[in-house]
Amino acid sequence: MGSLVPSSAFDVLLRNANVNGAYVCDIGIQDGVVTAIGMHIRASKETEVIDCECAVVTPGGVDGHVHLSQDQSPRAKEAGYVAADTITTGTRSAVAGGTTTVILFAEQSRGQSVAEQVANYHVVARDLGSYADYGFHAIITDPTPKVLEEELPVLAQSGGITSMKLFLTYKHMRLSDAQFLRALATARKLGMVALVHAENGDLVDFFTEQLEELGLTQTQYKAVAHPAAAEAEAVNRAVTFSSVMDTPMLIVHVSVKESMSVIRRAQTALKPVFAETCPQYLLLGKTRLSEEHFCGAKYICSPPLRSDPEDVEAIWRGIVNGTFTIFSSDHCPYRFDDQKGKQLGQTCHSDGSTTERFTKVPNGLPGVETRVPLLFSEGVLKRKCIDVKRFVELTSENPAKLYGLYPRKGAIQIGSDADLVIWHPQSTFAPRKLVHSRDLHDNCDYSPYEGIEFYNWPRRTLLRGQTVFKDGQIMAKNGVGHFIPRQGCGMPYIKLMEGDWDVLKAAAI
Ligand code: DUC
Ligand code: ZN
Ligand code: ZN
Repeated sequence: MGSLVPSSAFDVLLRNANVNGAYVCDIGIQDGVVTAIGMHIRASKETEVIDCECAVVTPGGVDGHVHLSQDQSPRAKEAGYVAADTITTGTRSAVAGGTTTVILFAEQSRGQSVAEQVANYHVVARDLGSYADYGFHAIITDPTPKVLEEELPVLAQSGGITSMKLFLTYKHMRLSDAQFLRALATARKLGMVALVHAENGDLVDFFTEQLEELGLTQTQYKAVAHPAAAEAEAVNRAVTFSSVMDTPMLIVHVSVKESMSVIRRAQTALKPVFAETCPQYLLLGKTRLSEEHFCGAKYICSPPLRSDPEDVEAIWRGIVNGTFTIFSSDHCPYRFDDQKGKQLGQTCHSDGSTTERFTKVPNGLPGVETRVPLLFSEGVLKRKCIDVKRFVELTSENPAKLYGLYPRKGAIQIGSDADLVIWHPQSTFAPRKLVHSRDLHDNCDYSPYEGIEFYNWPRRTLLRGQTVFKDGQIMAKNGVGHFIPRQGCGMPYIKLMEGDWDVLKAAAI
């Protein structure tokens, strides 16, 4: 079988590609796009031919939850922390781990315009340069009529920004129920997806204050301050609101089984509810928060790490049984050995003693580079609980669908961008340990996954047909990544029946 496309047409040709672990074929690429998939495709003299040696080839990862240069907002500046990764260093790390598209966050501080903040992020990205394609979610902390009625319609309809993140916790970010409903009504009208950080802020604040009064402020108390119930209550509220408003919602960074039950019930009833989990909730337990010499701070994130092993096992079940739609990194790195990073939570006294305050430690872990290889290694190869098809859904196809990038991204199909990850043939890959963050390409000074043995790692990453990473080395120049405007949610879900929505329809919501 040959290809109907003339051989001279290919800039790049992948031979013997085991596409998604399903079948072996050749893939022809022209002008950055897949233009042929077939057997024995002919190359011309000019074609760059890459022999995949029957190794698995998957679509480039789409990481829908990445914080880069996330210290631009007035609120972040006031808090005094500096993010470890800029858009440049974070995307360099992404492509080295098989992720070719990232969706970043443009954060509105209260009183500020969302449109201006998105414009600022465009400038930051263009000035700094990116190694991966990128888009932005708009974080809405102040849903004024101007934001909802004037700014978001422009961002969604002509700005390619079709998702918003809403917080139910943090005093400076959280929305009241009334604001939350108004934001969801806007999402519904504009066809945007609402991402929700679901924790009950009052409950977390209450526990935090009690702990502080008792002097229990060391890093391990982070897990006590954020009980599972705080997450499950907020997830229940968010899912209820999503159902009432009939608008697609993604619950981000789900960490406990109680939230999963709520989500599963809504999904069984065909509500437009999607869920995300992250590597830290699959692989790390809360005992890490007790590591000595303040090393527990390395693992502080919200929601916190949970009990080992029950919650971790429950999260794995959600990966297998479809409760989780996407698997994102929530890469949000702060350097450990840095007074503007994790050390903000530790005061050193003149007598050599120290005081730890978990509330002052910036929330977040690095993980954009390890996300894809971790799930391939742990899920497909070690536990063997998912196949390559499910791995691709979680890391690439579903985020692309959910965020309006599919099938340009998240697929190996004719017409898709040639964003491809070539793995090592399994028979020739010796398991390797990540021993230090120096093995990675981000700008953080630690990795939570040090010591973990990887059973495979991307051998080569292509972004729109160009090799950006190969055999441990970055191959492209900074700036190869572009902003990708997005459409509305492309995940299938069932709209409520006509007639149930007379009031909303009458109000043209
Ligand atoms: N939520 C995130 O999604 N990332 C970092 C911190 C947070 O609260
Ligand atoms: Zn969050
Ligand atoms: Zn996040």
